[in-house]
Amino acid sequence: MSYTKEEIRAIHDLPLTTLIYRAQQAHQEHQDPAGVQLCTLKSIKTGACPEDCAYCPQSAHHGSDLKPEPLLDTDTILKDARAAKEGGASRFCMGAAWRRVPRGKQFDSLLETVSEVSALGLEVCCTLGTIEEDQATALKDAGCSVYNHNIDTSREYYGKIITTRTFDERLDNLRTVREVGLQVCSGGIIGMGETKEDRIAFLHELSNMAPYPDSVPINALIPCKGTPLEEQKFVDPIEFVRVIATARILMPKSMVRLSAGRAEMSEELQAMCFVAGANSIFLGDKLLTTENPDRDADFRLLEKLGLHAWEPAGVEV
Ligand code: SAM
Ligand code: DTB
Ligand code: SF4
Repeated sequence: MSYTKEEIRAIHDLPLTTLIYRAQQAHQEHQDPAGVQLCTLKSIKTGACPEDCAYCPQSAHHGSDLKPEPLLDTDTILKDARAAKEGGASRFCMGAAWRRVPRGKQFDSLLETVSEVSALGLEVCCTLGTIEEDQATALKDAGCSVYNHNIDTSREYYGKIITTRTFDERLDNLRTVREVGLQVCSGGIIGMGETKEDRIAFLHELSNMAPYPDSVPINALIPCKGTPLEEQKFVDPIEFVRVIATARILMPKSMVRLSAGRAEMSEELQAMCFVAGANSIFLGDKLLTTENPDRDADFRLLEKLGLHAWEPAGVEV
């Protein structure tokens, strides 16, 4: 089912009680209502990124004090993948601060890493920037199941946040990874100074993809030192919950990921996000370069809420 911007605005603006009720209806019908997918992130190539994304501490354009690191070797990454698995994660997401996926030695090493991580029995997700079709196919053949590539915000606001690439390049790349048969993970960041209309346009863009993404990460901006958005106030919690609930209603079969920003959120706010339809989190004390809640605290929270680790069986949207 596709929605117009007007319809999405009407959903987004419902009384919160009705919005949550509608989101729960979708959630109970299409998801395991007590299940939360646990993923672990690993930055496999950090910093010195040629893109100028205003939110990102890894951009070479900003004065963040992050230490750049070249691509990590397979053994180093495998240690973390094993630890992630022992720690209870079912999906391992590897992120690289590249504009485009390189060819040659680095790519070969990456393929080796993907195949070994997948041999551990972890579902593999990669987020590596722009990728060509043959590379995406090679990644899939090596055992990667999902590609993350966020649209991040509305088309209208995109140029205020990133100038080194266009919104359409992002959409083209998403089509490429979909065409080779990788699952698509695409979402964005709330709290970058965008308006409500931007959020509606962002949700409209995602939900009108045919098919819509298999998973939709919703990040709360982590204002990072040295980036142009460092002074941004943390997003209003209720506005954030509205975006999660609207995403759940528009894309009932997707995993909705409560992604960056949980370290700044109370247990009550996270609980409200689960009630609004979020059903996946990143587990482990680090996202790519920033802090994430402690693993034990996360398990305590899930237990209090009566939620359990869950892996969807081949989500088809
Ligand atoms: N370089 C690749 C790319 O841009 O697709 C992959 C890594 S990039 C860090 C993945 C996503 O992390 C971005 O699209 C953005 O949504 C999110 N992200 C980066 N910095 C963030 C921040 N400070 N707060 C919240 N989300 C952030
Ligand atoms: C996504 O949407 N959020 C994750 C994952 N996809 C790759 C990344 C969040 C990164 C937050 C900033 C950092 O730790 O560097
Ligand atoms: Fe580079 Fe990705 Fe960060 Fe943009 S979000 S600066 S592309 S690492």
